[in-house]
Amino acid sequence: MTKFPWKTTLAVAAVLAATVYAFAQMSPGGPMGMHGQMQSGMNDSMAEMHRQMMQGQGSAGMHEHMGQGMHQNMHQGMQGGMHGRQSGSLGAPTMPGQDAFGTIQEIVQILQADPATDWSKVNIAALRQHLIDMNEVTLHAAAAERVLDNGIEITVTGEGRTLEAIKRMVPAHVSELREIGWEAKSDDLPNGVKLTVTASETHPLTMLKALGFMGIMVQGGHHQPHHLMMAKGEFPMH
Ligand SMILES: [Cu+2]
Repeated sequence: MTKFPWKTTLAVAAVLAATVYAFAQMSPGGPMGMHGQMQSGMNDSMAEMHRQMMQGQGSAGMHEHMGQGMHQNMHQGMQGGMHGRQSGSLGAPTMPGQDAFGTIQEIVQILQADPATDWSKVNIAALRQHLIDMNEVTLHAAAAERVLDNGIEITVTGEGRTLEAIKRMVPAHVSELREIGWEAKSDDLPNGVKLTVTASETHPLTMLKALGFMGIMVQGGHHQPHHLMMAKGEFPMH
C-alpha cells in the first residue's frame, strides 16, 4: 500500500499556522485572544472568505488562490481550532446532519470547485465504504486492552461488517503509526486483529494506557487527505 506524503500535509499546516500568527500580529492589541484578533483584524474580503468557509461553501475564487490541501487544512483549522461550531451568526444552518454525510458533502464540493477534477476517476462510493469502516471501527468494534511491561496489547474484534472494517483499518493504521515514529504492529486473528504498541520515550506506557484503542487510532492526520484521494480514485483501497 502506498503512503500519503504526510510531511506535505504538515508543511502546509505549518505555513497556514505561520500565516494566522502573522495575521494576529498585524492587528491591534497584541497577539492575545486569537478569536477576537481574527475578527477585528480581518478586512472585508477576508471576512467574507472566512464566512464562506464556515458555511462550507468555499467559492471557486478561493480555490484559485489556494491549493486544495491548504483550503482543507484552513477549513479544519478554523472550524475546529478557533471557532468550534458557533458560526451560525446569520441564522443559516451549517450542520449537515451526519458526520459522514458532511464529510462526503465537503469532498464533493471540493471536487466540483476544482476544474482539474477528473470525473472519470472519481469514486464517491469508495469513500462511503471507508466512512462506513470508520463508523464500524469507532462505534462497534470490541477492544480488549491488556497492559504489558513495555506497552499495550489490544485485541480488536467484531462480526460481519464490523470485522471487515477492523481487518482493513487496523493494519493500515499500524503502517501510518510506524510512519510517524510509533512502534506498532498488528497480528491477524480469526475474529479480528491484535494491535500491539510498544512504549517509548515519546509515547510512555502511562500515555498508551490512557489513550487506549481509540486514542491510538486517531493518531496522525492522514484521514482527511486520504478521503480526498479516495474520492478522486487515487488511493489504492486497502
Ligand atoms: Cu478515514
